[in-house]
Amino acid sequence: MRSHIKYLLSFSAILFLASGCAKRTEEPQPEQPAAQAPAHAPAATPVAPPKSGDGLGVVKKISASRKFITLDHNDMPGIMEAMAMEYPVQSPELLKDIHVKDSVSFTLTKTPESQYMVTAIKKK
Ligand SMILES: [Cu+2]
Repeated sequence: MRSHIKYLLSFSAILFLASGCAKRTEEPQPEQPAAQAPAHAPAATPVAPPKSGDGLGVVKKISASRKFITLDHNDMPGIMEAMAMEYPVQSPELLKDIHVKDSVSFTLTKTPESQYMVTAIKKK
């Protein structure tokens, strides 16, 4: 008998916790005292991690400043479909061995401004 009560108690505790969890995901918890978080804590703004991916392409153009490169590249799932497009280059240094018509592998990384930038590139 005692073990039955124990079972019922833990079962209802689980239900209580489960419903609490469900509620938490659906709506904010205004009842949670703000004092729990230190006043100087940064706002909990979820920042998506910088998205990056590798691609293959051909160099179509390099700007005189070497700060931009036009790449005719393959499909990069979740990043960019196949297209010829001009991208900013993280550093002109990256292009020191790269020339127009080169076949290259490269990495595009999304900047905080939501722009894709070439952060790595090498001749294939
Ligand atoms: Cu594009």
